[in-house]
Parts: sequence; structure tokens; C-alpha cells
Amino acid sequence: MRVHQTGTVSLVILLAVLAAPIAAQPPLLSSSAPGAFGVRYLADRAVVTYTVEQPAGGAAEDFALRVRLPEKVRWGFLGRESIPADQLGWEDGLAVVRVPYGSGRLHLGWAGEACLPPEGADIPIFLGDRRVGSLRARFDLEGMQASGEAPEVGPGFVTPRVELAQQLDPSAVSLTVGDDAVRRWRRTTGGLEGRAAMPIAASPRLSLQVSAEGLNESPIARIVFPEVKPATEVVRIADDAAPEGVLVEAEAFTNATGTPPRVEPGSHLGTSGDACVFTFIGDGSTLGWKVRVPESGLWDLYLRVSQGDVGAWRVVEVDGKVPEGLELVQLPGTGGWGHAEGEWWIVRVTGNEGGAAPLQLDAGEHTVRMTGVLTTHLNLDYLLLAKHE
Ligand SMILES: [Ca+2]
Repeated sequence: MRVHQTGTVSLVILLAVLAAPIAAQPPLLSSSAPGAFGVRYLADRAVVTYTVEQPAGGAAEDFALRVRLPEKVRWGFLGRESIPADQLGWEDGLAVVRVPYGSGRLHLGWAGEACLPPEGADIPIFLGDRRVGSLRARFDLEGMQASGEAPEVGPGFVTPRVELAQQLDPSAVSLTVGDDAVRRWRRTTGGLEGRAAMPIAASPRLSLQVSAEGLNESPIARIVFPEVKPATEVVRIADDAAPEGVLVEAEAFTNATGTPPRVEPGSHLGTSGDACVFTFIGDGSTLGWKVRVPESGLWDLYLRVSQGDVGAWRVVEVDGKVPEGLELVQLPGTGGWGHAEGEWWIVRVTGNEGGAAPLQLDAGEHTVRMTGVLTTHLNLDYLLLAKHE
């Protein structure tokens, strides 16, 4: 058998992890026919790709590939077909195998069991103990990627979990829910749990990535949203029923981070102070206000909002802390963005029956901060703090 040296074959070395000095060794790959090749080494195998055209007039249907391995070849696959042991040669540290002309992918293993990544898998999604959907997973030699939607889940506040089908380093697992990725996990019995609850939209998009070599099945048994704490709903108050209180114009914010909100006097219809904040976006952007209450006691937060979509969600902080129930406040769609009559609504955020408790505030200055989540816009005219009745 004639073996071409590297000078006559196009060798593409993607990755070589062999420790021995290259100079003292035969080439990583040689072929009895010229063509294009790639060889890549993982912990248990070399993966060879080739494209070799059959010589014009040549009678042979296959040719020989020689691939350097750190130990004797023990198993092989051509495409998804297992190569019988008697067709795997071993000469001078090289696996020798005859393969058909054309394009192919060869796995040559020296350790572990013969295995290929699966062609695909379904990863169930559970809401509590009820299966609501699944992600379709694809595999490659570095791991698994799965994506899809989590129907019936959210909106609300949730700490996602993944149940493991095999041992995994938690840092190998990344789950993106909507726009937020969970990469830091707490180990639980049989799985991993996000370290903090996160706001999620209705039926959020999920994307799961696992970095692990040599997978032969999904290492994730299921994705579980154990309990979704619903967003706290607000109560609309008739315009003429708004209470007296301490009014802070939204446009008088004292602190802003993220996407800058817009304020243009006269931009919208019938606003207090002839201005409002608009394009306050739910991308993690924040707005903060200072508010001074004249006396200690229970106060309720009201907002005047317009929202031309299905609604908007905000996290509300008071004096740097998120009061119980304000982790995710759901503000309603008001039928428009505040350019027409009836599109501005006054809503009560705290002190509603079954909702967030009134705020216990001492006399003096406080800060209120809102963080936009779930990529929704909100227009805000003012905040109002009124004594809880
Ligand atoms: Ca205003």
C-alpha cells in the first residue's frame, strides 16, 4: 500500500492534544489517496473528516487512512456505522482503516465504550409535577443544545431546576429563560436549582446548553419549574377616586440605569406636569425616585401608567429592598400609549386585597426604584404615595 506523506495531502489539523513531541512521531494523519482531511482529538477518540475523490479510472472503491492515536485503537465508527474490530488495523502507533471514497466522518476510539452522540432527544418540561412540553435536543461532540418554548409557564417568578440523568459539573449547564441565563446553580437531590428566583414571561423561550464530551444520551432528565409565583396584580382606580397623597412626577427621576428613558414635555395627552417617562423598557433598565412622606405609617403606592400592549412587568424596590409581593408587579395594558383619552390609568400597587401589603414607612425621605423586566415598555406619568385606608 502506498501512503502519501503530508506534502501530498491537504492536512487540516484542528486540534491536537497528543503530548508526545510531534517531530519524533509520524504525522497525525496520512492517506493513500490525496484529498482534504481534518483530525481532531477528544479524551477518548480521534474524529477524522475527509473528502477524497475516486481517481478517474481507478478500480478501488476504498482507500487507506492512517491516524495516530495515543493508544491502540479499540473501536471505530464510519458515519453512524460501527466498524468491525477485524477491520481496524494497528501499526506503529497508527490506526489503519480502509474507507470508501467520497466524504465521511470517522470516530477512532482508544478508551471507554464505543459510543456516538445520539441524533437527538426530547427533554421534558414540567410545571410542578405536570408535563407541559419538551425541548428538542441536538448533540455534538462537545455537548448538547436544546431549545423551544415552555408552554403554560409564567408569567411570574420562578426558580428553575434541572434534573440530571447523569453526574455533571454544574458549570457545564446553562439554561436561558427568556432573556436571562442561569449559569450558577445550587446542587439539590438529583439535580440543580437556580440560585435565585427570576421573573419569567408567559410561555418563555428556553435554551439549554450542556458542555460535556462523550454524551450518549441527554444528561438532563427534565427541566422543572417547580412553582411559579404569579406576578402581583394591581387594581385600577377611577380617575376621580384617586386619593390625596405625595405625588412624584415620573419624569423627575433622580436615578436611571440602562436604556435611557425619554422625556419630552407635551409628548403625551393629559399628563401631570405636562410630561411623562416613555420608552421605559423591560430590559433590566431602572428608574429611581426620591419621595418624602410627612408622617410614619402605612402608605400605598399608586402609579399612573399607559401601556399599549398586553401589559408590563416591573420589580419595585423601596429603600433598596424589594418588599414581599413586589418582586414582579404586573401592570395592565391600558389600550394605548397615552395619546388618547382613557389610555392613562391610575393603579394601586400595594394594599390591595390578596396583593402586596401596604408599605410601612417612617416620616422622611425614601427611595423607590423600578426595574423593567420581560422586555415590555411602560409609560409612566407619576408615582403617588397615599396613606393606607
Ligand atoms: Ca408627569
